[in-house]
Amino acid sequence: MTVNNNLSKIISFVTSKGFQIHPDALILMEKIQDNYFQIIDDILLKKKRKKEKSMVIISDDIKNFSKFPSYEISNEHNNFELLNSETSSITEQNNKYKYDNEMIKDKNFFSIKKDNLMKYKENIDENFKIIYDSNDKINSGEGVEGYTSLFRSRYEKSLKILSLRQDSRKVKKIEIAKQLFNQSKINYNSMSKEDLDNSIFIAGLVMSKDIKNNNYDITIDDQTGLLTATTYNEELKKQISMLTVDQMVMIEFENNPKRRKNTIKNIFSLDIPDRIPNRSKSEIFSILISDLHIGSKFFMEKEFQNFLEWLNGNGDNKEIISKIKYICICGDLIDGIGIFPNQDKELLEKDSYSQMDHAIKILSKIPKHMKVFLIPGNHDLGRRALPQPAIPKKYAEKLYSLDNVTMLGNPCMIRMEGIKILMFHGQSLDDVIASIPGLSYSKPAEAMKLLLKSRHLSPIFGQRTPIAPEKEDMMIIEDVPDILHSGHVHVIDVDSYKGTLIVNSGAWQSQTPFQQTMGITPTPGIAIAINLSNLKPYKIDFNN
Ligand code: D5M
Ligand code: FE
Ligand code: ZN
Repeated sequence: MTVNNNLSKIISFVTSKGFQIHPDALILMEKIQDNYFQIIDDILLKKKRKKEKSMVIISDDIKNFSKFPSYEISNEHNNFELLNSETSSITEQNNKYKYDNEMIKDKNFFSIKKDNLMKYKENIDENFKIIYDSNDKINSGEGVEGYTSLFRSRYEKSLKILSLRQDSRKVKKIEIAKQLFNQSKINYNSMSKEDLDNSIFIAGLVMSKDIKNNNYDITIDDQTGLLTATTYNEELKKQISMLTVDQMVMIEFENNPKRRKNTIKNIFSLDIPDRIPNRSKSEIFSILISDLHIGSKFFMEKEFQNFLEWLNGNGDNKEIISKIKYICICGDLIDGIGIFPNQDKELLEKDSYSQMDHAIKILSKIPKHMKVFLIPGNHDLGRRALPQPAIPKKYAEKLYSLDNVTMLGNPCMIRMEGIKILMFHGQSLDDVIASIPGLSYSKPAEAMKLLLKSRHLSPIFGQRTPIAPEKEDMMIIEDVPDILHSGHVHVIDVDSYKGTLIVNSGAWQSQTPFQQTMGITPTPGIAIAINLSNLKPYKIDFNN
């Protein structure tokens, strides 16, 4: 059955009940794979019970009705189960009970059938696709010219994303907008009402932000020139404080002769659309981990061995283990050498080759039916600047030879069982946390949210995060992910934003002296399991 066919069936079903459905709601319905009629019936029943006057199904009806777990999470932080691997029998019972309960709840709504689960076990097809791997496109430009083309690419790709917005059609080039602003004697009497009502829009990359006494200035660049816009409005000032330099914004000015020139009416970042994420048809789990730091004195080998034992079926929560098909490792596999001054004092294995040998021994213990996706972090071998190519083969022959391991660049996007997961180690989070008020290392998901809003994985240029002078900007978030997975911060955090599940997968390294001086308290030894059929995240703790 085609989608259009489905949509027309939904529409005729709704109209046959004397109701109408808003186009936005229809888009949401389209995402729900089955059970359309049951859901509509239930929504209409609820409307009748609440004696609602409106005869139109709107998107909120669908969102409120559906128990989409990511929406639940966004209402309440960290609202997910803690499934401890080494629990007493009583907690084990409790956990099991909780877990079963979840399944029952999901079963009611998504109608996951028992035989589907059985089918999965027999289904050994690898149902994944690498949608995007920065590794394949890396081809450095040279010096200043490289950066010029990088920023042109950033601007053009951003403009393309912006063009999906209705109001972006009104965007004028800065050189034109300036002429309009500078026409000192605009004859407003001769302008049509439409012209007067129309705001002037410009769009470009943020060059600088300046807090003055009462106003906030923001200067943007759109390749035709620079323009400084200003605001005295508290709400707009707050919005500007949450923008990073070098990200794309669109500014709306009032075309009103009585107002000061260049005064901002509205400011928009690209942002991601609010939507219902994809879900897998059958119940399959993905494990998300990062930052092992093998070779460091602080690598928590014992806890990681507990995790490997668990993957191999020795432990609790067997219901999950049998459904794990994918393991995503989001960088910093080894601690490396010479990454920061005096690092050697913190190393158990003092050269990266022996660290890699150790890593390979460890990763080869992952059951072979589980597909492993590995991207590099700032501690791994190979290029440091973003985007990072996959860990080069010359340092990791044996990893490349493991059938179940796929070596990818940082960032990359994988579609597994229909779910799009964007993996990015997270180097830029240091810059984002340092420059945006209110963000901290204790809540990395908040900082990751900002990346989604700016539609860029490393918006700030020229601070701590090295960015290579590539001709194309590969850090733009072109395709909106269902899951954004990062590490680097060493703190577990899960949240959701406009339908995208945000996961920072913590670490397997205990607090280092450097982190102690920085006041960073890591939460190591925990893996995140995601049920791909409903995007529900589970914390699995391997600390004793
Ligand atoms: O990063 C581990 C943690 O340490 C992470 O929270 C970032 C933080 N970190 C790393 N390098 C720096 C610098 N130079 N300044 C501030 N904070 C930093 P990892 O990549 O594992 O070393
Ligand atoms: Fe790390
Ligand atoms: Zn890192």
